[in-house]
This record gives sequence, structure tokens and C-alpha cells, in this order.
Amino acid sequence: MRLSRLLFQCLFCFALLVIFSQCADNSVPQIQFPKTDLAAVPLIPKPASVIATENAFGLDQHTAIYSGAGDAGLAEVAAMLSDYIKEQTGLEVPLNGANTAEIHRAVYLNLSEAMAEEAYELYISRDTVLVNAGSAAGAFRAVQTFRQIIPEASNDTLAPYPIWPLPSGKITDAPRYAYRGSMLDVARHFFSVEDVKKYLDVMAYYKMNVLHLGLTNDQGWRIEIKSWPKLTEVGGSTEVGGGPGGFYTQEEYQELVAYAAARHITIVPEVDMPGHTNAASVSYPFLNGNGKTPQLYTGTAVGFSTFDTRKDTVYAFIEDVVREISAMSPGPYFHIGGDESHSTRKSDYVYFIERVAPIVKKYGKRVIGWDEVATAKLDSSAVAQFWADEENATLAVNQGMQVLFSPAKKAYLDMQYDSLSVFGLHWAAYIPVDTAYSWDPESYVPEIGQENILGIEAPLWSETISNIAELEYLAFPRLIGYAEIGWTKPELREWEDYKNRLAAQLPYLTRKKIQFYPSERVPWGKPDSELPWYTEK
Ligand code: TNX
Repeated sequence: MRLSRLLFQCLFCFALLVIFSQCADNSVPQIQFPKTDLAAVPLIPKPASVIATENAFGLDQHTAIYSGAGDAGLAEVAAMLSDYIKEQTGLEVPLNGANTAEIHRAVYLNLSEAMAEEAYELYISRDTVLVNAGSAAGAFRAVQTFRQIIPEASNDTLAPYPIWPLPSGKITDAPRYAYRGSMLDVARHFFSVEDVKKYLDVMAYYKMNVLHLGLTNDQGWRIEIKSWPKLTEVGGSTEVGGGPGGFYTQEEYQELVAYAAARHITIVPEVDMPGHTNAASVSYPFLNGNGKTPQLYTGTAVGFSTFDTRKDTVYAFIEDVVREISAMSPGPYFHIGGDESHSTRKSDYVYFIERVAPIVKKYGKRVIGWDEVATAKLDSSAVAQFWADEENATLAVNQGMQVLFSPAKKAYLDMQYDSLSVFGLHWAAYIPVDTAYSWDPESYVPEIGQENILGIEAPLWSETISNIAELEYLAFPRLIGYAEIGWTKPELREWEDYKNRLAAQLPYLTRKKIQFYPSERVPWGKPDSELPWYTEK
């Protein structure tokens, strides 16, 4: 196996040599590029190291992409790169060089087993771009860097055809945290498959790798469970404000999982329990433990619902749900919620969490729960998502659990930017774009060291937003900063530098038609009337 791969790589290198020897041929024009500076390209997240060599790689109609077809997942990453280039420039860049005579330059994707999983090196020189990566995921992250280096406009004066000159040099890069995520609450308001795909596109562009979906809550149950059909028939029928709600069929959920996987993003499904369970209890009243007759709920209060934690049938139900969702979720995690169970007695809560955790393990998943779950006894494979209570987060560390950082005061995407914000809440804080960026998980809770931090996640609760434009108002541009916190070491991060790189994302955000909030703290370089959410005063 290894030998055949080696042989393949040798042949491959030989093929490349043949191609490049043609570059010496007089028929291939030698283009003189103006001097470039790779270090000045406004990349987000900022890479670990950038060395500029002042030349350029001319991306044009004579470029091809090569990937070792024998390497798992690399051919798919190469195909994604070709699609991205097409989308951005209109160029059709062929894969694995059909018509070699026409090919002057090559992008080569290569696996380098010694490298960490998502690490990559990107060498850009006159006639080659070489990506070395620890895995297909690393190559995919490199591809995002490549996309960000492609200039917005082509240079049409260098040759009789358009050329997009990529500044040359070497980038060496790797993520700080293994988990760089966001959460969408599709329960309070439902968001379509198309909306979630658009969100995944942007997450991928900024190298995020986990999307947590809040699939259930008091106001709605959003994932089809074949063994309990009323969950979606009844529980999925409304949302906050009384709108029509909705849910993902299992096919649609799988479509999202696959779409995410193609972008090397893991979906983490959350079934929030024992509180936040009104929609489930309306569908199947035997689940209910608060002594009242459950009814569909379209308000925004929390803490009034609970499962009956002392009934075996409740756990049989939970096992069916965990089994069906786990079977569709290739990622390592299952989120059990566990937050704000104010109607569950403390002893019942602990009993419940300790009974549900083994069910999740039985289906091969690691438990994640909001920080309250650390008040129960869990093993070190479980993860506590720190959102409010430092004491709970510390309890988790004392049990050997890893902590996922989502402190509401810094990382909640549903917090308003300021008192004039149209959407969002402010129970935890107002979070302007610079505040969202200027903090670091490692120094946030003194008792929690780097070794206990799994990563960062920015949750977007949806009580106040009911369509994609409103979602984008809260998520962008703050999500981009959370992506950088997750990827880039704190010593390389600084708001004054970041705000300029953020402003330079405007062409991408505009191309993607993202209705971001045009914070005045970011030098967008455009009149207000050309930015989203502009209204005539
Ligand atoms: C708290 S954060 C909640 C959610 C709300 C959110 C609104 C957490 C684990 N629970 O139920 O949607 O505040 O900001």
C-alpha cells in the first residue's frame, strides 16, 4: 500500500517535471509581475507565519490543479478548489491535467504525514503552488487561504487573457484549538437547509470546523425521529412569535451533515434536556415532569419545562432519539443540553444527567453539555460548554473534562452590539465588534489552563431573529473574529491590525450577499449608503 503510494507520488512528480520543463519552452510566455507583498494580504484568521518573496503566481487559463488521487479526501479538496476559483474568477481550472500542452502552471496538493491534522504549508512561487498538509482537512484549510489570496480583480494588461496574480511566498500555519465552532438555535426560530448551508460556507471560508445545531427547545422540535413521529408533527409546528416552525427530515439533516463534511466541518446535534423540553412533552405528554398539561409555546421564557426524570420510559424514549440522531451524525459529539433546568429538582437533575451520559456513550459519542452538567459526575471524555458559571467550568476541569469556551459576556452572537441594536438581547452584555474580538479563552478563567480548553464556540440564539438577514445582522461581522480567536495565537492578535483586515472582507461579504452589521468601529472605507442595513435618516 505504502509502496504503491510512493510509486504513485514518484510518477506524479515526474509528470509535474515534464509540465514544468515546458515552462522553459519559448512558447510559454514569461510574464513580468509587478512586485508583490504576501505579508500584506489581509488574511483571516491570521496565519502563524508568512514570508513574502515579492514575485507572483499567475492564476489564469493555463493553470491546473493536481492531487494525489490515492490520498484520502485530497481529490475532493482539489475539486472544491476548482469550484471556488470558478465562482470567484470564472476560470475553469482543470483537475489532474488533461491537456498538458496548455498548462503552464500548477497547484499541487500533497499529504505530509508528519504534520498535524489541520496544519498546512502553502508555497507560492512563479509557476507552482504547493500545499503540504497533515490531512485532507489541512489541505482544505490551505485552500481557504488560497482563496483569500486571489485578488478581487484580474490584471488584464500582462497577457492577452486575464491573470489573477497571487503574491508569492511561504505560509506555515496550524490552528490553536481543535474545536472552532458556532451554534445555530434552529428551535426558537426555524432556519432552512439553504440558510444553514450559507452559514456553513462562511464558516468554512474562515476555517471554522464545528457547527452545533440546537435542534430542540421549548418552542420547537426540529429533527425527524422515525420512532416518535409526533415530535415533528406536533412539536415542530410552531416557533417563537407563532410562526409556522418547521423541521429537518432525516434526509435533509443528512444533506446538511454531508455539506458540512465536504467543508471539513463537523455537525454537533443538540437535544436539550431535561429542561427546555416543552415541545417534546406536548408531543408525548408522558415525558412531562412539571405536573402541568403541556401546550405549544411561542414565548421566550426559559426554565419552566422538565422531563420526568424518574420514569424508565423517558430513558427508553431518549435512547431512541440518541440512536437515530447518532446514526446520522458521523462526528464524535452528542450535545445533551442540560442548561437552565430550573423546574428539575437538583437531585433529579444529577440523576438524569448521569443516566443519559451512558446512553450517549453507548452510541459511540462523547457527551457535551452546557456547564451545569458538570454538577453531575461525568467521566473525562465529556465536555462542558462554559457559558455562564465559572464554578461549573472549574468543577468540569476537576473531573478531568475538557471545557468549550462560550462565555455569554464575550461570545454570544445574540447579544446586541449596543443599545441601538435592532435585534438581539443584552442580559449578559452589549458586545461590540472589538469586545467580541479582544479576549482570549486561555486568560479568561484563571483556574482553567490551555490543556483543559477544547476550543471556542459562538452560539447564536434565535429568539429575536426570524430570517437569514436578521441572523446575519447578529452573526456578522462578529463570527469572523471568533474564527480568528479559535485559530490564531493571542500574541499575533491585535484589534488595530484586525479591524483593517476585517474591513478588507467587504468584497467577500458583498459577493456572498451577507447582510452584516456595518459597525462604525470598522473602517469599511465605503459610504454608509453602500453598506447593509442603511436607512435614509
Ligand atoms: C440562555 S445559554 C440560554 C438560552 C437562551 C439564551 C439567550 C444557555 C445555555 N441557555 O436558552 O436562548 O440565554 O441569550
